[in-house]
Amino acid sequence: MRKFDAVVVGAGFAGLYMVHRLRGLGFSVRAFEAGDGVGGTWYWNRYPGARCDVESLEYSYQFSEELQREWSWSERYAGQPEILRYANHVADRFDLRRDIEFSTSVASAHFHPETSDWQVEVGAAETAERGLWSNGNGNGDRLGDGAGSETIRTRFVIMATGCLSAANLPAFVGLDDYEGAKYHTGAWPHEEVDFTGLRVGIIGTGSSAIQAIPLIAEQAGHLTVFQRTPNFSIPARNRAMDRERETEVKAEYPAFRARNKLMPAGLGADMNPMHDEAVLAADAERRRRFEERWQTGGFSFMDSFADLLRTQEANDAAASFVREQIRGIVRDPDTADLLSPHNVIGCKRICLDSGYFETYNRPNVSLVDISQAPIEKITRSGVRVGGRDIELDAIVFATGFDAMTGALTRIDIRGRGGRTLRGKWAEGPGAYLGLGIAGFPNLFIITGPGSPSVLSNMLPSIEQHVEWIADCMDYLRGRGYSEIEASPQAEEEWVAHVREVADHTLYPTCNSWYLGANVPGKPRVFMPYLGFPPYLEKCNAVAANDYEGFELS
Ligand code: NA7
Repeated sequence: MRKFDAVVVGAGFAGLYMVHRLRGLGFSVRAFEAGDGVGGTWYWNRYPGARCDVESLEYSYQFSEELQREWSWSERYAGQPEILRYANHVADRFDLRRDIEFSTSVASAHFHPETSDWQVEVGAAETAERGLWSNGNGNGDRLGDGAGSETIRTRFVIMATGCLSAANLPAFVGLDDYEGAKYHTGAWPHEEVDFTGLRVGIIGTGSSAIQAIPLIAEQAGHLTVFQRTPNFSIPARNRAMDRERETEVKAEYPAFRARNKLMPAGLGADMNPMHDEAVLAADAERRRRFEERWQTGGFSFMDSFADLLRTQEANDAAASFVREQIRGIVRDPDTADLLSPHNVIGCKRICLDSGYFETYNRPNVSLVDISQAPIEKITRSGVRVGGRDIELDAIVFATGFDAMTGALTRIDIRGRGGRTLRGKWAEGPGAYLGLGIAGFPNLFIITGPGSPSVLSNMLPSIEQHVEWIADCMDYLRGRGYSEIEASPQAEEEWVAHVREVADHTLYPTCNSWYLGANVPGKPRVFMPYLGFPPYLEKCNAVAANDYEGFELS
């Protein structure tokens, strides 16, 4: 049986850096990755228009000064192909591939208390579109049929499985009977998909759909968008990289990174976030600010004032400004109405777009409202909704992810006493700092539930977790400890704190995936921790106090 100090699950940005860091500390490490290449979410999400919503100068590693200086991004916001090239560059530059086994899924991980280690079962993965269609609804990442499996022993298991990596494919009636082509944005084929002249349907209007719709519409004969909830979207104003800005940032990259780490979401320090309140501003000033930010593009819109996600009145002002923009762009008033969201702006993850609302002015695009009458079924040749059959040559499911927990609970993880993680999390995901779980010794999660993760810039959050975990393993080794486990009390208190912080905001007011509300039956618990700087402080204090809140033995 092969033995390692650490098994890392996943070779996205988290897994890559974890391998590098542990190797540097002299640990034996093996990463297992279901895809046949590195990149994680950027490996799977190849749909047209897939792009990062964080500026590329910020959405990149900072652990190596040479790396951050030598890599040059071509656009303000990097597209998926460029991000994937970057992930591959990092893997090559630091020679990471020799410790990664590709096309290999982790089926189970069971803790053995008598030896304080884990047995991890790995086997050939179904890499084609994550086995999404062949494995039944939404159950990607299983071992391929008839694949032999191998059991590996490891002291530590590190879940670098990503927050948005387990595709959510709702159980539509008739899905398997559909004879046309079907795609999920989160498990897009590697070959070029050509929609030229086809009747295409897209289900969902989240971030993925909002990026994909303008490009699919350009190719398709006709595009039908099935919308359950309209979403707020701000123009990305993507453009070629401003080389002067790049040079400026590179001249002081560490200081730029340090400034961003002081921001609530760990990003955007140079985007001039405003600290005054919309509720106190005069109408004309509010408007001027919103207009200016709408022109700037990107997340900076939500930083127009400091209280947009704290006070309903402030939020209403921003929301009504965006609705006004939608009415100004979309020519057909009924369509504009349907596209106008009425929930809290920013409550669901704000979207950034390039010509999304404009796309509805095209003669070959139609919007079908399914908020009142849901999709009845997928037929052999299309979609039936409101008693009407819509014939489609291809359907794109842009239905999102079982976010933050799905990639973990789809693996058979068993901790102390054989307790399953699925069982433990049936009422909500308990984790201390989003890093460790009571009852699951020597198992770490990178950007797990209860950490800033998806409400922060993922790359710095990943780096902070990787470094914290590596330092912790080094500490344990140095002092001869064989086990570390979050204490139930520390975990409980942290979960309560995460909820309390969120309850002071407008985030819990809508059905977002932050709350698990997009997956039927998932417990409604706000998962990300709001506040990158206090979180960093807490993690540093925990480490400095000999891993306070964890039990070491
Ligand atoms: P999202 O944001 O979860 O969007 C999924 C979309 O699919 C959303 O519009 C959903 O409507 C819709 N949906 C989900 N289930 C159904 C069913 N059963 N019927 C009809 N429509 C459905 O996922 P994305 O991939 O777009 O983005 C995820 C994150 O990736 C994004 O926030 C960024 O952080 C990157 P709903 O709103 O639930 O009514």
